[in-house]
Amino acid sequence: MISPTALFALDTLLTEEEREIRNTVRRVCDREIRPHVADWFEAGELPVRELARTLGGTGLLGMHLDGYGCAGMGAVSYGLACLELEGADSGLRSLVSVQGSLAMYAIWKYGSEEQRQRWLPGMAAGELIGCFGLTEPDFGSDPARMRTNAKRDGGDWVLNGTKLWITNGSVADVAVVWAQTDDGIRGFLVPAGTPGFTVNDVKHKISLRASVTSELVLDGVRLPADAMLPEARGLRGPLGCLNEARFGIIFGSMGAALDCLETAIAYAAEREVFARPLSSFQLTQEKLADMALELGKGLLLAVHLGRLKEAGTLTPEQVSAGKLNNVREAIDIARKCRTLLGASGVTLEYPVIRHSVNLESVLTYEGTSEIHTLVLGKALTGIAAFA
Ligand code: TGC
Ligand code: FAD
Repeated sequence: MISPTALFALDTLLTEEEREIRNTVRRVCDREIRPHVADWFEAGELPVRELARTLGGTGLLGMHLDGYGCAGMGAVSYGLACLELEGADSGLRSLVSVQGSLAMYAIWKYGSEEQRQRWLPGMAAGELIGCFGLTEPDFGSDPARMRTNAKRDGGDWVLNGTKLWITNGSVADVAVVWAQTDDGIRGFLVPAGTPGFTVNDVKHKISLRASVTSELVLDGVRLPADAMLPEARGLRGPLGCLNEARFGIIFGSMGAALDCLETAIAYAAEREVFARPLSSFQLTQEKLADMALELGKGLLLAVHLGRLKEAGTLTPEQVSAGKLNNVREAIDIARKCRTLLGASGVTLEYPVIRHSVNLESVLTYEGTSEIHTLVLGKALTGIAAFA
């Protein structure tokens, strides 16, 4: 027997340091996350603060950023961390994506030196939590039409609007909020507790239950002039952050798929049907072989895109291709694995149904599969078909 990753000799593409980082994150997941995650999922809760400190202590928050207490790791190392975290649960990878690739990256890339010093060291340590408010109730795929606005009032800014589906919204110490201004879309740092700023959690999710999802309401929120991120102008600002988080999902989705496939292979070896191991049937072996192929191709694509990112040549279209392919294949693998587990596949005793329903959110957030399809369509034809 050979593991799905060994089949493709994936380790030969990684440096010793990258393998060590992957193993460290796997150990943290085995110790701190896997024993509890099904219960968190069932309860619809996540101990975000506690986990953020653990993940920050391991150097995983903003790990691909330099300075300000961040670990300054390469893109493949960051991707492998996402793979391991999402192998435990997509909600954990979301926590790390939103903190490091969206909130911290926005401050790191577009913030003033004062803003970076104020927020980044605490966020890297997991002592401070950030969220990223782009989506609104009426504008998800089309954020350019957002209604949230910021107007000057003397030296201050006054923000009004509502953001929805915001990961970590109610636990965040600081929200990166994108708003229309007379000067186009700009980003603002809104500290928790600012008068007029309230948060409400989204209840009754069936997917990504081990993750906090919130509404942010801004009702006349008054901020000083220096609350604005000086270097982000237009939609290019938030979309630049999305490239970072989407990159993590290219690896992360394969982590969820790998966990499903390993579970299914072990289950099929143990389970007897018609007096023989389930794994001995040709129909089963076809499913396993097909899934291993898609997993292997997805992992190879992820590492290739990671190397392009490290070389500084990765394009947004390549990120779209990776996110579209790998999430689509991961969800397919999770569903196929679920069939192999029969009735056991619908319980939280095994991770497969949890990954499967989690991946429904991953398919939608960070750009839906339709949006990434249209990004590729535009790249191939030169014609934008979004509107
Ligand atoms: P368009 O006219 O094409 O572009 C506007 C400006 O943005 C630039 N641009 C990008 N820049 C960096 N990275 C990218 N990927 C970029 N895509 C476009 C573009 O060059 C232009 O710049 P400039 O300077 O010329 O003005 O914009 P559009 O309004 O037609 O929209 C294009 C579209 C549909 C692709 C874009 O709106 C889009 O990606 N929509 C999807 C929105 C989305 O992904 N939202 C995610 C919210 S955050 C989230 O889901 C977190 S989930 C939690 C977790 O990660 O765990
Ligand atoms: P819509 O944009 O209304 O799309 C509905 C359907 O229409 C989709 O199938 C879509 O693909 C399709 N569609 C849209 N435009 C086109 C088109 N031009 N052609 C064909 N089909 C089209 N957002 C944040 O800002 N921050 C977060 O932290 C965050 N966390 C999230 C966490 C979770 C659990 C979830 C589920 C979402 C989160 N989101 C977050 C929001 C997420 O990014 C949006 O849900 C996503 O961008 C899609 O927007 P929408 O839900 O409004 O769908």
